[in-house]
Amino acid sequence: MAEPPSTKPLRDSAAPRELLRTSGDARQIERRLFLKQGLSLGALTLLTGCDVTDTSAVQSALDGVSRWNDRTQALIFNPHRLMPTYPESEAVKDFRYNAYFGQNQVPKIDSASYKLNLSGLIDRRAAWTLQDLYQLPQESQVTRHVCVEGWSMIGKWTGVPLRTFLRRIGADLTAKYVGFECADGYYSSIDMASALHPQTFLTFKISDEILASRYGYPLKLRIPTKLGFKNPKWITAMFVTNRFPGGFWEDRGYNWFAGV
Ligand SMILES: Nc1nc2c(c(=O)[nH]1)N[C@H]1C(S)=C(S)[C@@H](COP(=O)(O)O)O[C@H]1N2
Ligand SMILES: [Mo]
Repeated sequence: MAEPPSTKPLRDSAAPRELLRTSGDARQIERRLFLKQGLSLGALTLLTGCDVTDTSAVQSALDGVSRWNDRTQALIFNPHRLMPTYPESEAVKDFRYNAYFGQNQVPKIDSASYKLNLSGLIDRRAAWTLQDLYQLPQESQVTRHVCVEGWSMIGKWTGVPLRTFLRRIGADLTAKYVGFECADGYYSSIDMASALHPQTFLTFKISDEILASRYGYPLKLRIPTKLGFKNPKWITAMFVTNRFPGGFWEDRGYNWFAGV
């Protein structure tokens, strides 16, 4: 008997917060996050009544389940609960590099001509130069980055809380999504509640040094409540919207909310 997955994602999503402390546990979260998408075709047929030999029907049913997971996860998101922080001595200096391409293809961004472009539901949409961005009030965090590929690492990042920036530019904080575009063609987006979380930062530095090119110079989103692929590097544009923006890996099957 196929049981609709009505309570399971709630438990799975509520659990990870404490589990983020060790890499073994981090792997467990990743498994949990992705098990949610692992319905068998048989279960899917029973759930949806669609013909599983019809691939587009299966795909749209899967998309439906994934969107349903996104909504459920968003509903149980606690905007005030903080992810664990660590002593600075635990921050790894030689941080692991990851992207969908190798280190020899890392985008090289010119600081003088760099601009952060703004669009969508924002009152003040003028582009920001790097000089402007560096004037913003900065804070640091020592948190764990968890990559879905099975590794995690503690790092220290410094930058402006995204909510400070969103207020500064007059973003519509009642909108649903904040989206990001990157110099390498990568893109991602997050829900507004997660964008306003106090530990969600636009960062300029890692280990007290301006981000090296491989780590996203000049601008990287650091969002410790979500998996690594929701931490875009080399950000060149940000927008606020009510239309679902998706993301590079998210559009290739990874769960969109991907967080706690
Ligand atoms: N623009 C861009 N941002 C990206 C990626 C990418 O390929 N392009 N990869 C993501 C993934 S999967 C991870 S784990 C982290 C890795 O960041 P790091 O190199 O600082 O460890 O960047 C994320 N941000
Ligand atoms: Mo990742």
